[in-house]
Amino acid sequence: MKELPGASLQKACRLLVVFCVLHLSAVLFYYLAGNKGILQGNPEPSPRGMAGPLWRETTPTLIPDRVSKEPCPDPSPLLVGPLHIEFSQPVSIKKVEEENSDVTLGGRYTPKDCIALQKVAIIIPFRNRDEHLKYWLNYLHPILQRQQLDYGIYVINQGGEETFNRAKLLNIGFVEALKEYDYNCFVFSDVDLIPMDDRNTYKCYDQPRHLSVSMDKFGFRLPYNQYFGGVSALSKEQFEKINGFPNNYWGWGGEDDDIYNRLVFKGMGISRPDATIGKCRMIHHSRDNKNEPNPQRFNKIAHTKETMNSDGLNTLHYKVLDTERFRLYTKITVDVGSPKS
Ligand SMILES: [Mn+2]
Repeated sequence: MKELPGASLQKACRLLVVFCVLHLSAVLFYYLAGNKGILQGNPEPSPRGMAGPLWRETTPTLIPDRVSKEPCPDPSPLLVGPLHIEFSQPVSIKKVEEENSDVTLGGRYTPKDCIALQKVAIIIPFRNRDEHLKYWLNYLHPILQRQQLDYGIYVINQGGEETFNRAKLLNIGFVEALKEYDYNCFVFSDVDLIPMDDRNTYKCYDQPRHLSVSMDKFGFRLPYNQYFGGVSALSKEQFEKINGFPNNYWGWGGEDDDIYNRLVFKGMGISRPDATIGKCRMIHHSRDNKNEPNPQRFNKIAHTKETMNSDGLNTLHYKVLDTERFRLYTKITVDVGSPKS
């Protein structure tokens, strides 16, 4: 039997409707499946390098990677424990850069697969110690990455020829680092101290943390109970609570004891790792020029209670002379003024 012209048109329309419904449900299926994460990741490239249909390209990539990121485990599973630290071979910065390819400009690093528990700015007071800094970067970058910290390295370089002022440089590091990122923890480290165990995590605790508790220089023990020098960690809140560090300790010594006093006067205690985990090596060196022992230090630390509220973060004055961003660290050169000013 021969079909009438009108009937064949009707059939074609019906087919078109069926096709549209099928197409729509297929789109809907893949869309929902994509939302449930079944189609995560990039779609396979279509044959002959042709781009696939638009809906297949875009839907899966709508799911941000971040949703599946969990907080990093504590302690980090990447830690290895005791480390061999030595200073006999010279360090090539180029090699250290190659070995730490995940560190980005300015000495920044963030774990890829998890959300770091803390955002840590590491502040190093500095002048003319490039050889020590190379060792420090060589050893610390791999350690800090294994500790799964979201961190940045700030070398605060005292410009000019005035007597060295360690604590003021640390205050400046705190302020300058906060201008760059929302850090919540600050580790203050001398450039010549290297931890001998990566379980000594460079992060903050409920109480201010003293990290360099058993230095080879002192026969792997604390020189005295109140010792707070070398490497320490304070949260942003802890640092602000004590009005930062003193600005007027010029020359070697005393500023770390003043900081200890500030913590005690604000009702805080010192947290420390045990003597095994807290072992560290100091790079041997002779006394620096313009960093003679400060003769006023004994008198000053006897008056911390009266001076701490009028000497610190709230009276910090300095001038940034230069900011240099290297791959492994940010170097900020500052004018810290002089003892008279
Ligand atoms: Mn030293």
